[in-house]
Amino acid sequence: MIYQPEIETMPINKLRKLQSERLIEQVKYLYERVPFYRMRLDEAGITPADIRSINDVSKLPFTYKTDLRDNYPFGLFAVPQSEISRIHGSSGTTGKPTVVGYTKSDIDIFSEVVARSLVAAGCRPGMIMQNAYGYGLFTGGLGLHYGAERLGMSVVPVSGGMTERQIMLMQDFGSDALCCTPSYALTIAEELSRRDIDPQSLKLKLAILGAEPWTDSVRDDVERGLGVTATNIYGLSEIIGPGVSQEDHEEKGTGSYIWEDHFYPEIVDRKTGEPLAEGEEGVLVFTTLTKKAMPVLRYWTNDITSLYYDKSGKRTHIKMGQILGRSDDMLIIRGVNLFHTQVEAVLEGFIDLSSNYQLIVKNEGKMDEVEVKVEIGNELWRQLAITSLDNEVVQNHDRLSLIHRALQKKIKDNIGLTMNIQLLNPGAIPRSEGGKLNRIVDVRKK
Ligand code: DLL
Repeated sequence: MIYQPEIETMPINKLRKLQSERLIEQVKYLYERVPFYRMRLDEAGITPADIRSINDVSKLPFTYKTDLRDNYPFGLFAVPQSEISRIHGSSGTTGKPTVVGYTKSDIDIFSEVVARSLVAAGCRPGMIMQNAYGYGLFTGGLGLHYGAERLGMSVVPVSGGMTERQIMLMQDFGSDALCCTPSYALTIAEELSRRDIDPQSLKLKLAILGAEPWTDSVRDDVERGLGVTATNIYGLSEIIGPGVSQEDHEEKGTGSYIWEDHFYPEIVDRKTGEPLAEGEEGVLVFTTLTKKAMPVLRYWTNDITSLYYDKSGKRTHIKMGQILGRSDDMLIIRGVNLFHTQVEAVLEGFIDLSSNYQLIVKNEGKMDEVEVKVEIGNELWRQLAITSLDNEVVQNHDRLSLIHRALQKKIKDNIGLTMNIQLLNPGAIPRSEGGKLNRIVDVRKK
């Protein structure tokens, strides 16, 4: 079993000592082997000798995604190509991918942290894991695959898409756990409901969801629709892939443990880069402590969240909150910062609405405007017994107009923006086919 209490519950002072030793090694290693880092440290007036403990991490310069692009494809590798055993890339849709490499020992660590994450998610050796993350350059498929094998699970490497087949395999193989993006889990749940398959008739118990931001509103729908306990898995290829952090299945909603013995996290101010205190919201930054092929110092993830220690948690490692979004995906609407997850969070509690939604950003008048398109739930749709839905129908229907007004008010109260709301029939919004789903459609004229 991969639950590692000696590491996962290590007293903080011991953990700091381990991190310090590893950081000192990692900085020295990079300085000697990667010209880019030697140059960056020289520019910052820092030598490896200045790094004496983990507290010195904030002296180091940040590494940005553009640095990876500028050194495309292998410029940041710290080992000769012959020692690279695998290459992955970011899931970027435009241009060249962000390339990352792994030695055999990196793959070992990758498998270990994913196995550790799966245990926290409730997985156990012998269980069947249906892996619906994409296989390929994306780290989700192979990352979860190796981790599950390491744990001793039986892996079904089905990859994303072909929802009917996913359900057939779930039924025939008796899959215990499903790994995929939260939006794809919704697609599968919906297909079950469309085909009148009772989730309780499946053996499925666990869903390990990540690769895109999601909130408790989606969790509720996935848990109900698939009959599972759904937990968050987070990660990014630049750091290793999935398994940088994971939510415990018995501590749901309290954040995800970051495996601090391998990845040192910080939260910094989005504008100034200054380190922020525990609990404050800012950009998540990681320093790898044990990687060999492509270690990174203070990698600026662009993901917005906060960090905190949970004294009542099972482990000592720090937790991160849900990712609000990426700072480059943040909308600024009439001076208000907006992440789509804020709207998603408001949907929680509207039991008549589904968590299938989309934000349309326009500027037809002088000002930017956001329209929230959201589908009503199947249950209400059945009760309504109508065939189409438009604004006129909504305004003339007591229950629908009440929901419409209540949603608009709650968005205004919680987020501070008045948004146009469009209630839609189930199925009106594009579904995830397995990959990352874009919730924002920006049609602003520049
Ligand atoms: O998405 C790795 C992964 C695969 C994570 C499978 C979890 C499960 P990239 O393609 O490099 O790697 O994208 C990384 O995705 O910086 C976040 O913006 C976002 N992301 C990943 N996991 C989560 C999550 C994989 N649980 C980028 N919640 C990250 C919110 C997430 N955002």
